[in-house]
Amino acid sequence: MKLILAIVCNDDSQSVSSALIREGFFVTKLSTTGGFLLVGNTTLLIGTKDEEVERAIDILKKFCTVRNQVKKPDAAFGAGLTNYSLPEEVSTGGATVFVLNVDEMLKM
Ligand code: 2BA
Repeated sequence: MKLILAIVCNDDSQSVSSALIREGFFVTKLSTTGGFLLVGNTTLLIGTKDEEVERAIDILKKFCTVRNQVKKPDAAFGAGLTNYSLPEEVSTGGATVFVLNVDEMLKM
């Protein structure tokens, strides 16, 4: 068994999690925040059989779009502290995916 951790843009999270559920996957959504842009994203937890991992990844590829986002220059500096560098555009999404081995899964 595997646990897929997929970090996706908030805008894609509803459509991708609906598609996964329609296809028979079990999904948990966590509200998360990217450490670099400090904006909200969504982390999906998908526990599934080894042989279903590729199918889940295909769905993530289909529904998660790559987009450009501007990093605010003071995003990492906190209130009252200013960074005078210019805003920086970074490419983000479609999905950042980690596939982990699961020793055991229990439902009680
Ligand atoms: P953020 O950390 O907010 O990063 C947003 C985008 O900013 C990244 O897009 C990347 O293009 C850029 N970026 C991030 N860290 C950077 C750095 N140290 N230097 C230069 N550019 C940087 P993605 O790579 O598509 O990542 C989207 C989100 O996925 C990230 O949001 C983070 O929440 C997560 N993520 C990506 N890689 C990760 C990793 N290795 N471990 C944990 N989380 C990760």
